[in-house]
Order: sequence, then C-alpha cells, then structure tokens
Amino acid sequence: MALLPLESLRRLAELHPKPATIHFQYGTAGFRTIASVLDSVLFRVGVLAGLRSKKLDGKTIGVMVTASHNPEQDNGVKLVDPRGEMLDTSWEIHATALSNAQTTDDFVRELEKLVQTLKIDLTKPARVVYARDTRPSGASLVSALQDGIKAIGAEGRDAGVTTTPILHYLVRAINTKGTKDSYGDDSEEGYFLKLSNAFKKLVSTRDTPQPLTIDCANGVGAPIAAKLVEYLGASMPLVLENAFVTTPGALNNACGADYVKTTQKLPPSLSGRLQPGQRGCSLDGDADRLMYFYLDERSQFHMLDGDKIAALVAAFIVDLVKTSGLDSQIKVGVVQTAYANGASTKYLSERLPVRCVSTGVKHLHHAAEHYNIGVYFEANGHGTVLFSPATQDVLATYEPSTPAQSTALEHLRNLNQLINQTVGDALSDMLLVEVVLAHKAYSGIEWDSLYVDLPNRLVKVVVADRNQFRTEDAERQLVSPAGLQQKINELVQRYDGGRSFVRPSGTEDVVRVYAEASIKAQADELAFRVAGLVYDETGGNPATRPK
Ligand code: G16
Repeated sequence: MALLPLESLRRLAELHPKPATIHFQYGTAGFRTIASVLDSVLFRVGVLAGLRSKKLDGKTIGVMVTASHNPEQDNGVKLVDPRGEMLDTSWEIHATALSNAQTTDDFVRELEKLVQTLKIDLTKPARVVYARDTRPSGASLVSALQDGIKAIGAEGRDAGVTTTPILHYLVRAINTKGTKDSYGDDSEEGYFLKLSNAFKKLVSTRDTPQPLTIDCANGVGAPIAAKLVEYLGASMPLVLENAFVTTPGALNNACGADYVKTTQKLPPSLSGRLQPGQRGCSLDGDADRLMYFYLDERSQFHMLDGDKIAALVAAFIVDLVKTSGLDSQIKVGVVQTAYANGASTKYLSERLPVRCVSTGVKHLHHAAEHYNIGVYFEANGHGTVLFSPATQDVLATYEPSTPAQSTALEHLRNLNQLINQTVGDALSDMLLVEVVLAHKAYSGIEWDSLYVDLPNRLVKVVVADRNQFRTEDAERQLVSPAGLQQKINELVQRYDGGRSFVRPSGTEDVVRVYAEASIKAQADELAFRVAGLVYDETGGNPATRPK
C-alpha cells in the first residue's frame, strides 16, 4: 500500500500558506475570489487534481485558472473531469475542506482522511492538464498549481494561455485518444481543425455570410479567435474588437457577454463600429459565454441572448431530425434555468420538452444528458448541445432513403463535430449560430422575431452574508431568510406578467435578483423593489442599497 509523499507535500505546502480568516468555497464554477488570496487554493487544487486522477485510474484531470466574467483583479480555478465535464459535485466538498485547512498539519490530516474515505489507491499514476486565461495574476497562480501537482507526484501538462472550452476539449481528447470514442487530436490545432472542417462542410452550399464583429472582452478569446480566423479562411469573415489583452484593467470592462446581458446595451467601444442591420457578438473573459446582438435600421440595439440561441438552434435541429426521417428514434429536449425569459420558455415548451434546473453549467449539462439530443443554454449565453452516445451510433449507422434525408443526416453528423459537447464554448456556439442563420437565410431581425422577450431586469445586491440565502425548486423559491419569499410573492402579484426570484451568486459575493413584467418600466421597478426587500431584510452596505 503506497503512502502519501508527505515530505514533498509538507515542504511545498509550507511555500503556499493559507491566509488566516478567509473561508474558501468551491462554488458554481470552482473557487473564485480576489486573486491575491488564492495562492494556497491553487497549490491544494493541484494536489486534489492528482488524487482525483489516481481515483479514476490515472485518467487525465483538467484544471482551468480563470475568473471568467469577473473583474480583472479576481481569479479562480475549476476542475474538469475526464470526459471534459465539470468536477463531479460529490468532490466539491473535498475541495472546500482541503482549501480551508489552516496549517500544513491540518492540510495533511485532511489529505489522509480523503485518501482513506475515498479509498484512493496511491500506487496509481496521476495526470493533470492545465491552462489559464490572460489575467495578470494567472502566471503566479499557475506556478502554485504546478507545485501542488509536483507535491503529489502527478504528471502535469501545461496547455498555456487558452480558453476554458479548449481546456475541456483537451481533457476529453487526451482521455479518448486511440479509442473508438476519440474526440479529436489532443492539441489546440486539433480543436481548430475539428471545428473549422465541420463548419466549412455545413456552409458549403450557402452564400458567404456578412462579416461578424466579435467583442472579445479584452480576454483570451481574442488570441484564440485570431487563430480561428486562419482556419476558417474565407468561409467566415470575422472582425475582432476589444482585443487589448495586455491593457491593464481592460478585461471585461464595459464589454463582453456579461456586460451586454446585464446592461442590455452595446459595449460603448463598439459604438460607430457596427452598422445598422449588422450583427455582432460578445464573448466573456474565458470565452465560454456568447451573446449576440444587432442594430436595426434606426440603429436601435437588440440583444439575442442564450434563450434566443437555444430557440434558434433547437428548432433547426428538430427540423433536421425530422427531415432525415429519424424523429421516431431521436427526441430533442431543452434545459433552461429560472433566468430563462418567460417568453422563451413558452415558445420552446410549445414545441419540445423543456426542463428547468439550478444555475450552473454542471446542472444543465447533466439534465441535458437525459435527452437523445439535449440543448442547454443559460440566458447569460453559456450552453451547448449534447448528442447522447446512442444517438451518435444512430447517426453513424442510419441509412437514409432519399437525397433529402441524406443531406439532413450529413448536417446532423457535421453538427456533432462542430459543437463542443464538453461545455459551453462561445466560439463553437458562434459557428453553430452562423450555420443556422446561413441555412435559414435569417438576419438578426428574423431570428429575433421567433418570439418577443418579456421585459426583464437583473440586479445585484451586496449583503452582509449571502450564505443566509437558500433556495429550492430550481432556485425559484427562497426558503431562507424565513418570510422573505412571502413578501416577494405579495409584491409580484401587483405587477402584470410579474415574476421574480432571488438567489445567492456562486461566483460573486452578491445576491442576484431577477424580475420580469409585461412593461419594461414595471420590470425595472419590480426588480428594484425586490432588491430593496432583500437589502432591508439582511442589512447591507448603505452605498450599495439598490436605487
Ligand atoms: C459561471 C457558471 C455559469 C453561471 C455563472 C453565474 O459562469 O459556469 O453556469 O451561470 O457562473 O453564476 P452565479 O449566478 O452563481 O454567479 P462563468 O462564465 O462566470 O464561468
């Protein structure tokens, strides 16, 4: 029975002490907070990734160092399981426990407990692949991670500065290499080739689209989109904006997918750069979220969010399944969260099965796996489409009987290649949207008119302790603080078409409030009144009282 390499664990752990008084938590998308306190967390995540790999018989585990849509001074880290999906939720408590061990002795004790409880065979090999986004704090956090990987005796592979979805792709590609389920070559080039080849086949009979402007959020999406441009060639003209990755303070600042979704405005830096009728899209800081928009003839801004992407894509896939003659074998379903606009839920539920789950890609992903083809998108633009293994077999072996069936089948096969099925991927999703627009000959206007969004408003409230907020029913009902849900219900009743819910964020130290109503001014008012209730209930910083 092998033992933990205590000497190296202790020696290296001493170089990465845990700051006193801080409590860390593995949240919606891993650990995420101000970068300056994260050194010990990164070291310990390196160790944990090694243990997770040993537990899974030496399969490669991924580690992504990013804080995605958060401001530049934040950073974070999340673990990726062997098939490229988010860390199994049952391990999140282990991550939290390890990160909070105060001294090196406490840390070693936690590790020993973990190895024993989970019956981890320490003789197994361990492999970890890791990457980071462009944040200035990334390099030193990666070196803490490397110490952790070294301390547990794991083999590390540095994937450099890249997007979160490429790291997820690499994890699956490494673990399926040489098998019948091979996901593609385990390199960035393999990723680009897979996507661009599928895209070119899907649009080969269509006119070249008008150029698409991409707001890269001044993040890692910029250099990666620049590489994608080379692989796509003339098949897809792209114009990259907000690509200032080395300008201090620029990341996600007044640009990017989160800015567009929360303000429902064009990033000011794009003003004058998008012509009436032209469409554009925004990535977030690690390029896993996508938000589309266009300007109408009067230069009015229109946002096409994750819900609109789900509606566009799901309808397209349903049509292809039907045309290929596979509708009795392949059922398509959609997964959303409480943030989905009520109009989108209505539109989709009239056409196919729709489920609502808690926020967080991990929840949506697992729910989507229950469908033959599962389309999942959060309203914030985070999502993808999953083809179940059985569906992939059907697509591979089905023999069409007409030319129309054959063409539709070929499109489905190529979509299966185009879509990054490990996690939401802004660039893969962007190509998917462009394919559908090209096939339907839709501009932003036609796409937007699939249904009309109910006016809505999202606000953040800074409270003394967001952990006192607990929810149930896919986050649509508050169970704590006691009595608050009742007050919200009473308020909501006074608004025509009113709907509102409150939940603690898992990535920022805030409580989020969402509201909808049939008139914009009413949606705004409802959101701010509910935010006021939240604030009054819990007491917050007066400077942050919602106005
Ligand atoms: C992460 C998660 C998303 C989630 C978002 C906001 O996105 O992956 O599933 O919607 O955080 O979560 P919360 O409302 O709990 O803060 P990202 O793009 O920031 O990694």
